[in-house]
Amino acid sequence: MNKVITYGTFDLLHYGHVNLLKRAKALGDYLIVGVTSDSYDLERGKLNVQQSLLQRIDNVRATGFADEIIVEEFEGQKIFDIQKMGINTFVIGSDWEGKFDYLKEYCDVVYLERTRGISSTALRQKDYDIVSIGIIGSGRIAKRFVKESKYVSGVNIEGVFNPNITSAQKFKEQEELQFATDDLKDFFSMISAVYIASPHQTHFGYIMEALKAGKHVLCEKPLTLTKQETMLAYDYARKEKLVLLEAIKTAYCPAFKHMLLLAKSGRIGNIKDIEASFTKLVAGNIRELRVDMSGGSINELSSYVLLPIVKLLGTEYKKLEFYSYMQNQIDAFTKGLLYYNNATASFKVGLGCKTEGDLIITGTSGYIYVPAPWWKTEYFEMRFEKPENTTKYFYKFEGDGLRYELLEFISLINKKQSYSQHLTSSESIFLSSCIDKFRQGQNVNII
Ligand code: C2G
Repeated sequence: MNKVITYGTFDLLHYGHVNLLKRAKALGDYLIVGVTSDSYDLERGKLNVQQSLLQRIDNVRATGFADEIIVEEFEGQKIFDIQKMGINTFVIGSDWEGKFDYLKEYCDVVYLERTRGISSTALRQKDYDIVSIGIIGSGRIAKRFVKESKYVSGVNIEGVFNPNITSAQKFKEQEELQFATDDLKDFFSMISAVYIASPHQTHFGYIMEALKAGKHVLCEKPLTLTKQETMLAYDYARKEKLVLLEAIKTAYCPAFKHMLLLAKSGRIGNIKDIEASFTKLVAGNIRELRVDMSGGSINELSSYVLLPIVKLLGTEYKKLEFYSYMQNQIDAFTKGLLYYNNATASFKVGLGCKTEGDLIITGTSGYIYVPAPWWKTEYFEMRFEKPENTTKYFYKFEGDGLRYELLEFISLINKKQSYSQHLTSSESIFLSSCIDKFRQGQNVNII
């Protein structure tokens, strides 16, 4: 007998799952399906699984393709199952291409092409909706976004728009999407939400087009380059009851959110100062270093360093000053100083300078120290006068973190809530207004 095994979460069962199981079954005489337990999904960083293990097992059973269903509970179980059950073939979707080659030592490994475009399926009870997303732009971050989306249940990346159709087609093939187009109207007709990952200066135009087409928008930082445009965008989204969210991954990751709560809880006393740094040395003819592509350290990185500042000290500062080192017309390094009524803050951002990328929140009774890379927070310490009182906090920061912003985005859509408490519209407007001031040269000192 030829025994085949496959594994998956099988949450909100859709046509892609059914199609996979059907083809897996056809590869042998007996199909065993391993359904992931809730704790294993958590451990492997899969977010937003909406149905219980029992419901997901029922989903698989209802397809009629599984001869036997088991539960996958730990990493490494696949080898154990294959050996114990005498499996001939291990099958999985092509989104995992290469990842399970290590099983070739034990049985045949087959990657079946993943089903593209599952949003219109009617096979599932419509208790929950799978959010169908289209991506505007097909660069580096868009690629990472597709990869991360596989770890968020309840969402499917359907297609891509790029005015350069060759780039769009290439992206579609590489990322196994349903469609590629250079026609915005067609694009909007095939999806319910948009992720904007185009060059900074095009964000505002695409945000407005998407909102006017009735689509929810997740837009890469900086949302826009001016206060006025960001305000207009949020006003429009609010009026149309659409979600508009700025994609700053740090704002939505578990450790950073908890760190903010602790800082606000009074444990370190009154907050008197914040220092945040983020530098990333880059070279070559890339967008980040090009003045015609709105490159530069402030445009590129200030959304991160201003985030803890606005979250803890608010939007009402008294003075903002910049000190910049310029190279080829862009700021290769900028230090910023903010004065509030009762507190101060400073930040450093750089594409052409390197420094320690940590975050320090100074309070009247103690301080919080988040080591580099604090923008991917997974560890921090609360420190006091007596070193023995130091408390250490450990978390997981899964993948490169984009899954957290995606999770927040689809949760808001599902809850019909138009904007997030983790990054409110006024905080997002604050971020754009700081960038705007810098671009207008207000209090900018060249060093
Ligand atoms: N799948 C597919 N087409 C889709 C979506 C999913 O072919 N449009 C496939 C996946 O590649 C996988 C199976 O359906 O083979 C189950 O997918 P998920 O429920 O998303 O589970 P997954 O996270 O891929 O779990 O140990 C668990 C496994 O490693 C994979």
